[in-house]
Amino acid sequence: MGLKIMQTAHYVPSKVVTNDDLAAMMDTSDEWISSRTGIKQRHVVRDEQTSDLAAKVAEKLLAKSGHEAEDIDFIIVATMSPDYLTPATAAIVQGKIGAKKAWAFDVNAACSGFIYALALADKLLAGKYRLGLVIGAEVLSKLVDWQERSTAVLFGDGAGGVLVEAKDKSSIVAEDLATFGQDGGTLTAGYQPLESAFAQDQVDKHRHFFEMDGRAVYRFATHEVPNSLTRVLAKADWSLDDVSWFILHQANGRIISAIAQHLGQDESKFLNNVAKFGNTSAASIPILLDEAVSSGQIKSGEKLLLSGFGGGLTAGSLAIVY
Ligand code: 4VN
Repeated sequence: MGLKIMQTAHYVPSKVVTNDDLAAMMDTSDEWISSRTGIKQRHVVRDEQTSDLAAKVAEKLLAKSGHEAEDIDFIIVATMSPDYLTPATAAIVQGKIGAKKAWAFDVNAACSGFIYALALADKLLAGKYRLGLVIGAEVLSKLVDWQERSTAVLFGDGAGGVLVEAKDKSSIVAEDLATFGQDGGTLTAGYQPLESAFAQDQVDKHRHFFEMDGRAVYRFATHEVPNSLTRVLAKADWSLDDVSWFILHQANGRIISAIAQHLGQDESKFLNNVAKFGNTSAASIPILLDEAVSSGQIKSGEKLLLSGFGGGLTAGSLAIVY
């Protein structure tokens, strides 16, 4: 028993911020951003929280599938930008959509969050549960220092997700999940300062915003993602050429090109929408998946390699027969 992806959906806030818009706010340019990241624009919320984006995706998934909210057994939201520390964003979504029998919780594995959550959902569906929602949702704009050009150009807001059902045979043929906690300091956001009457916090309070050692994270991604993809291929007993589509976290267009090159694969097999949405962390893979499924690019029976990587540091790859 295991997971099959029955429906995909995504939702992004309507406001678009172009590179030129950013260049009017800080010392950067469309040329710099495009050439270094492949990003041309990103969607940014005005009055929507992470749970609002996730609930929109949940409602789309229900509408597409014909299932009622009451049919859902569990809801997992992968996010590093929750509305609150408690309640979980998934619990807020559960309340909003009226999924009365569903238990709901968040997974925080940053840019690998959707992959970790999908791997976990596979185990739940191999056990007692029949129907779940797995959603990646981020409002990264609240963790961006809009004076800091190195990170402000990179991130965007959005959500994507899948409705998953228990089937005799899992669509996930193999998984490879890895965490490198000792390197976690190279990519942080949302530090929670010690604020009790007894606290003597040694850390600067302004560590609320993204801080990234870009070179270190870039190096991590270009080494550990090919390693993870190679391991998951071996576990699946597939060759690189068996894979129809690579669906990687849209961290930065240049990183995806570097990974394709590293593997000696044609870049045209690496789906890419970073130009439109920027880096949406846990939301990037399900947004990309939904676009490619909805356009007919991904067809039933095709072999997919999904891979997330980023904060933690984390990496995770899934070999899926769609
Ligand atoms: C995974 C990665 C990144 C990331 C790291 C570096 C980077 C994105 C550094 C060089 C810079 C352009 C930007 Cl690999 C971020 C996340 C977070 O989701 C996860 N961009 N860059 C330059 O100067 O070219």
